[in-house]
Amino acid sequence: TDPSQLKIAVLCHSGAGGSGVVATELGLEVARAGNEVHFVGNAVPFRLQGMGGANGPYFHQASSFAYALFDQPFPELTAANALTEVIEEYGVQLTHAHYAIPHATAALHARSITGKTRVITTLHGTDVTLVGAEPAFRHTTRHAIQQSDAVTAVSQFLADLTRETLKVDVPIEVIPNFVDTQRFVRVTDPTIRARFAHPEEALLLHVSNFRPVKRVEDVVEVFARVASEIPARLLMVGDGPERTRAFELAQQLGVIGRVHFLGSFPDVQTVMGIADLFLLPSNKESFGLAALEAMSCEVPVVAARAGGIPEVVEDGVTGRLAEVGDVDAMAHAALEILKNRDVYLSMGQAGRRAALEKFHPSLIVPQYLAAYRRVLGQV
Ligand code: GMT
Repeated sequence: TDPSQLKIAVLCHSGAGGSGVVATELGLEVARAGNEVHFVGNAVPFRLQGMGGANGPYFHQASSFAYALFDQPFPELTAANALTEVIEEYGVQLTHAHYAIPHATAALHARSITGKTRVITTLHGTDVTLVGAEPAFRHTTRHAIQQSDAVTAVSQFLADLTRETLKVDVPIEVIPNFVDTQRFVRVTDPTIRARFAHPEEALLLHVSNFRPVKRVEDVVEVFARVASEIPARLLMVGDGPERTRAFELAQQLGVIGRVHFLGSFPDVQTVMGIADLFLLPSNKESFGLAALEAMSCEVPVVAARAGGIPEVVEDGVTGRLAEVGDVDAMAHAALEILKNRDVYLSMGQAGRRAALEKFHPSLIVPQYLAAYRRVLGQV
């Protein structure tokens, strides 16, 4: 084997959340660069489905064990156990844990069992803003961060917040999310767009896991205001606990016939590529990967000025920002963009340029690889 080849393990959430998406896209890129990548977890991550090959990335399923005395499963311990086996069997030097709880804690556990792997933890957002803020997890989250061999965060906002709220004093490197600009492009085939909207209708889009932080009801409120002024449709992609409320609100506001709930699927680039406007009114958002994916497809973004969103969406350049919950301002901004073709086109192009010049994998993946080498003492 090539001595410069890295052997890494990756722990991440398998569902359709941004942290698992970033972990998967990064793992694929690291494997393409000639390294050995082993995902370990309870289920194949969402965007890894159908992707691994003879050269990896590989997926190792953690075993579970139901025992009458245990009233809850222990995913952290089963992941640590599976990771220990992978470290021993494949000589994994480094574990990349995405999300503090339970992944960084599981990785630290396997490090202490084997004495062999080093641990790099990437903080994605809700691991600090929600989970880490919970008294039930405050000490374990802080410990996981402090004890990692290196820590990264996906925005400056998140790095600062982690230091302030958890009183963390280890260095936190900011490495933003990235987007595959070849996959996330404008879709020009009119037959695809025609499946969802008439040519004269503006097509608005929201993609998320429909959790309370996403404020999906604001998406519907903004859309109802837009649709009262211009012909428009809204695509709601994803699934989660707030879906029913959004559906009911669309009924109440009389726009249900123009709102399409498409459920959750991994190939979001198709709908991103045909949209005219992306809505992200979250009240907490450490970065906003979906907004970046929309920008790569030349779609202007109207979003809340929350968390790290201003580090991604430049107000007046690649979209418009408004205060959290200000649905009138968001609708006004959306209409200004959709009614003015020059603004619409120039914001879309600026979004694409930002994706290429600031968030391209060729700029971001090397930052992670350099962090890996530093942790391993190879530089
Ligand atoms: O957005 C979510 O609820 C999913 C969440 C996750 O941890 O899976 O996403 C977080 O990580 C993404 C990738 O780094 C970021 O782009 C999202 O902004 C962040 N979500 C929040 O902070 C709410």
